Amino acid sequence: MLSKKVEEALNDQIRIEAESSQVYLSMASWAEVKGLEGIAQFMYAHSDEERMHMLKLVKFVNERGGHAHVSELKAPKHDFNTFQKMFQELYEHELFVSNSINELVHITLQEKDYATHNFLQWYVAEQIEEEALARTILDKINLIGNDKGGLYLFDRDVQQITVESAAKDTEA
Ligand code: OFO
Repeated sequence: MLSKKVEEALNDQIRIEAESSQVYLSMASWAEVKGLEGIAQFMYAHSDEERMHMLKLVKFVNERGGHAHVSELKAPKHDFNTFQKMFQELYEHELFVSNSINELVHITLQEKDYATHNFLQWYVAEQIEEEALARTILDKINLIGNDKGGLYLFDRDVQQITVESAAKDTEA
């Protein structure tokens, strides 16, 4: 059984995962309109992953006798200026999500809720991967600079990153 405090914190995280999904969906749409097909596919897949993170929490809250809430979401912005800035924002967004997961883990310890603490370890591990992935992408972007050929290859490569992480997710 979840304490009220843990239930509320989990519901906050459900909203954050849903908002993350919206942010990446908006990034996907922007990239698609700009003709950045590979980047768009990467962002669509990332948006789906965030929805999966949200659903996993919804199921957990309900299974543990709580009630998962579906909340109103903040609208993401529609314009991302350059794809370099967009990936920088993705990285910063993931750092924000990691912080919020850490806070949540902290609350479960305060409340001595070891079942939820254990469940959240999946999210802790996931955030390590997501941050590493975002940093790898930013490193690649720095290498490319303003080189058009480099951008072409990056747009193609980033699609492969999508495929690889999707394959890893089905194994898990
Ligand atoms: Fe990209 O983060 Fe969810 O958990």
